Amino acid sequence: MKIGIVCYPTFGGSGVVATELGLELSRRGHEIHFITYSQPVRLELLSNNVHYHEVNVPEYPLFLYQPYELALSSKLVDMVKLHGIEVLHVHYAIPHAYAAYMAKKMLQEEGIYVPIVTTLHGTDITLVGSHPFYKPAVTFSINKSDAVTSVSESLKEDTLRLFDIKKEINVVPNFIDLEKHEPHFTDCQRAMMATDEEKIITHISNFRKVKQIPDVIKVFNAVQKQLPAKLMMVGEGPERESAELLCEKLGITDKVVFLGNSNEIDKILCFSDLFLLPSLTESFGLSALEAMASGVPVISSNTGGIPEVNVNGVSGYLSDINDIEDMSKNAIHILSDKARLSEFKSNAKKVASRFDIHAIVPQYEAIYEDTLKKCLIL
Ligand code: GMT
Repeated sequence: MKIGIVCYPTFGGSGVVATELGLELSRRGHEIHFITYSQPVRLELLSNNVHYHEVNVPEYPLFLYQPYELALSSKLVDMVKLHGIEVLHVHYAIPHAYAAYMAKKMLQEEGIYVPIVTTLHGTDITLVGSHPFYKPAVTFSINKSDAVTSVSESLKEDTLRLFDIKKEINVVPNFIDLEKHEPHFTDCQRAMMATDEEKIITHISNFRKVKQIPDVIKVFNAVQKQLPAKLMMVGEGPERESAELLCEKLGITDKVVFLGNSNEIDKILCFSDLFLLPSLTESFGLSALEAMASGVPVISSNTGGIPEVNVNGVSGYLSDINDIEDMSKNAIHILSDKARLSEFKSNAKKVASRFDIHAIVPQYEAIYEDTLKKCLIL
């Protein structure tokens, strides 16, 4: 199949899922066309069946806001015609599902029928999409998609609660390439970051408010009072500066390393003992799954889709949002006993294997085939 994938190319779960999906589909023999405004961060290798088409939005002084949706829908029309793309799979409803619907309608005028598959990722529904300014357009474009998928049961429920949805929503969970998370280095250079006695705790995100960055620091602060530990803060975003200030205030700057965005997540997870994800909301928690696949147990909040990924008492622990005390207690419980830590590490890996890429990607293929069949009948 020739599949067009639209996503956000920056660091962030939806772009990562879209990129890994495209790469796996290409390995399974499909021709993949990524259509977005810059090359997706995890798309390192372009090959004869992986292509990248950049959407350019020319600056024009009359516009206070440059019309990205317009440029995207025009690009989609051009790429479908030029490359014979058969299915468009858009990740994150805003504005991708809307732009894809416009492209579909333009193509129909020329007798070309391309089904649209929309994958809902989280904030496109829970935070941004349900805002009254966007809601009618988001509802419309979800209902007009030929197939809709959501990354967790919880996100499906949220979507049905927040929007008037007439379409069936298929839950296709996010996935992980377990082989990629099998440490291939003989030495993950742990010694660079901590002494043998120190436990390494890690947080990876885009440092937005929803990630509750102060809670990450507060939990770590409580843990390091009980046992020697270091905190790795990976990512960039609006909350980074205040996080650094909080570390200064708590007098723990020498124990916290801010690493910025990284393409070496596997290396960082390889030397991590525990992962923190105390988010306010999380449709799935891909970073938690990535940690678990690398054998890192997770201390998280029990919000949204996280309980579908992190199994309480098995791959880590779940606590109520903002319950710093409970999260710290659980973290210390796991870290303070060598045998217990190693059991949680191996459990984390086992739970992660439920989301193996080889089991999940065929579900998307089946959806593409189904929409194509329905499209031919019409
Ligand atoms: O979580 C983020 O900040 C990024 C965001 C995105 O759209 O890229 O992530 C959402 O999609 C991920 C992939 O499906 C999910 O794993 C995240 O849980 C979800 N984020 C939220 O719901 C806050």
